[in-house]
Amino acid sequence: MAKWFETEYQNIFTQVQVQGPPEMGMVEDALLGDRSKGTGFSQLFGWVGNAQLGPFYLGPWGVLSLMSGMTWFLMVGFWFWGQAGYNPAVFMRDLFYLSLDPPSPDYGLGFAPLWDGGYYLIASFFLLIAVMSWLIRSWVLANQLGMGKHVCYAFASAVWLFLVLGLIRPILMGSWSEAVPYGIFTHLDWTNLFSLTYGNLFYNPFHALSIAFLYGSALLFAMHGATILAVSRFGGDRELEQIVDRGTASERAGLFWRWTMGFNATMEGIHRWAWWFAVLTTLTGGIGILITGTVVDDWFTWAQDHGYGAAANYAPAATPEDFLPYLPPE
Ligand code: 07D
Repeated sequence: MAKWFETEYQNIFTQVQVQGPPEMGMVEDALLGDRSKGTGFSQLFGWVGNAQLGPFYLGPWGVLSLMSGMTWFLMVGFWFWGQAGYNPAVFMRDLFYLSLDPPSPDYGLGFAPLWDGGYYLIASFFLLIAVMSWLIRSWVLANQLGMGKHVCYAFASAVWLFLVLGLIRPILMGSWSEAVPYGIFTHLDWTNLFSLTYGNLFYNPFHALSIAFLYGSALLFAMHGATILAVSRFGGDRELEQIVDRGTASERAGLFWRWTMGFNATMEGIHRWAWWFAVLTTLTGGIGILITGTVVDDWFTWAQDHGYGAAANYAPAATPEDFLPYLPPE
């Protein structure tokens, strides 16, 4: 085994890149007309992953998604460009402050004049098409490869939150003005205002659950990534083979966690943990947003009523007057 000062094989920055003819992948059940023929190689990509670029597999859903996604992106960009007075310096300076906003509440669920929110609605339509066709594409491509649909279903959970924020909740609230603006700081302001309007989102238990799963996802990702890197010297990075034929890498990886916390996931099970934590982040998040303003108007009051937060008449531990007897005499 290498000493700490000796150079070792490192998996993230692979030093030696062997390059052969491009791998075109399987052809059975694949619609080859949907696949590009060109490939390339990038040493930079090779340092962090696979050096080969392409072939790309677009298909009708990919084309639809990219085209409508680009339309949304350019529509937002042109709006920003107009807001910046067609001045590139102002555009760059104010980029994070520029915003395409939904219509005002006066228009309800009706169509607003183009320059008063109508343009936002059209752009949103294209974003919706882009996201939904990308979701379909993730199913179609997995199907062609004979895979499970786990990526598609996980993405569907994110799309659920996206739909609640921009489509389902605005419809339930009866106004497109409830949708999220397209702008860097303005969407953050929207998020902040949403929380303030409904009595502090921290008291929404589904927001709390979502945070727990979000942080949990990061923790699991770090634990799993670190564990596999730590046993890659024993072949642990060939995870699938380790499931079928558990070798010394899995053995050690499992033992490490059992020694550390008494329990260890399996080589397969850890990926189920990861999938569920990621999926539950946006699944619970979507529920939390859906019921805000529709079912619950004030989360702080709700929390008090349900014993989830401190009661309104809860006496603070100490008031300034409590300290008076202990002050030094004047
Ligand atoms: C947003 C949806 C899926 C996205 C898709 C992609 C495009 C195209 C284009 C690249 C991420 C669509 C595609 C747009 C891209 C180009 C060109 C997924 C999304 C399909 N919060 N909070 C969450 C924390 C507070 C608030 C979730 C922490 C305050 C609101 C998460 C804190 C206030 C909402 C989370 C904190 C507040 C949330 C998001 C701490 C005021 C939501 C999960 C420590 C600031 C959302 C239930 C996610 C939600 C949400 C974390 C504080 C408001 C767990 C850690 C108290 C209004 N918050 N938050 O994965 O689900 O998002 O709430 O303070 O809507 Mg919060």
